[in-house]
Amino acid sequence: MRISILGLGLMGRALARTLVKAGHSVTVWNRTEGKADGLGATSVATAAEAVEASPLVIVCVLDYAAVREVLCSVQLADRVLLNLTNGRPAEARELTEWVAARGGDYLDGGIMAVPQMIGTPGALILYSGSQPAFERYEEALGALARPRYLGADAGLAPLYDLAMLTGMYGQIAGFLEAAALIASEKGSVTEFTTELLVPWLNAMAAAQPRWAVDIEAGDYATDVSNLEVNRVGMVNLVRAFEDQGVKPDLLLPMQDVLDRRVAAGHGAQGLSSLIEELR
Ligand code: FVH
Repeated sequence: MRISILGLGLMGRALARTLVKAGHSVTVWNRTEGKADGLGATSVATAAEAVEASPLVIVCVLDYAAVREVLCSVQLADRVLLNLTNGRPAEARELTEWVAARGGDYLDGGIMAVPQMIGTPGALILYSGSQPAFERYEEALGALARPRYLGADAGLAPLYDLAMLTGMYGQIAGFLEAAALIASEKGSVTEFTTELLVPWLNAMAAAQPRWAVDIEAGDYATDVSNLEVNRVGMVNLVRAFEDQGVKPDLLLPMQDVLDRRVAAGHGAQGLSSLIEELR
């Protein structure tokens, strides 16, 4: 299959290398020269030449502004543009119209992997936008990562991508605060993380599908621990951080939401009810 890639940063190069290895005929372009070396792909001098070369054009650059800059003078008739650049749902929806006005079909993708994972079993790419385009290229794209199609609204892949990243940042925030607390007493952060924290986080994560059901049902009754208990626990936690000389900066926003929910009279509900303060 002929596939073009615009953008040869760390991710673009991993995509190109993997598609070449899977036997596809890959044409590449990058704003700055010299990034195609060693990829085994055909390098061209302009984005227009790369678009001309293949019916499937993958773009993976810094942001959507760069995507538009790259494509501003390019015709997209009979082309599927697959945009694997990180962005917002609104940007993906706008780009769908922009691409359609130039005769192309639009697919958006959210890469849930780092470059080293591309082409390995752990990698996932979320897709949304044109279903016929996705179905036409699903098998070829399977060489990059496990594909998951979310629907015809192009905004869905970035929405789910950002939600996945949100979960990740929350987990990283908790890890960093916990590590700082252990380090304040010169404890082994490595031993704490591997032997205690990770198994604990896995056990907590296993409960979250149940919370998801409660959130969809609007049923926040709990037989585990209520918000008032957690509010008092959080006061204790924040004071302990202060005693240890550690800043609880990543925890404080959660304490604020917890306090507001209890102040609104919902202290008997479970932690999943905090979502009501967010929407
Ligand atoms: N790397 C990762 O782990 C993440 C995984 C999840 C998805 N992201 C997103 O992928 C996009 C590209 O990320 P990247 O890691 O490849 O980024 P860089 O290595 O910094 O390469 C950036 C490329 O973008 C080109 N570029 C930037 N601005 C422009 C522009 N105005 N016009 C044309 N090209 C532009 C840049 O070109 P150059 O500097 O080499 O000339 C690189 O090719 C990104 O959305 C991540 O969020 C990666």
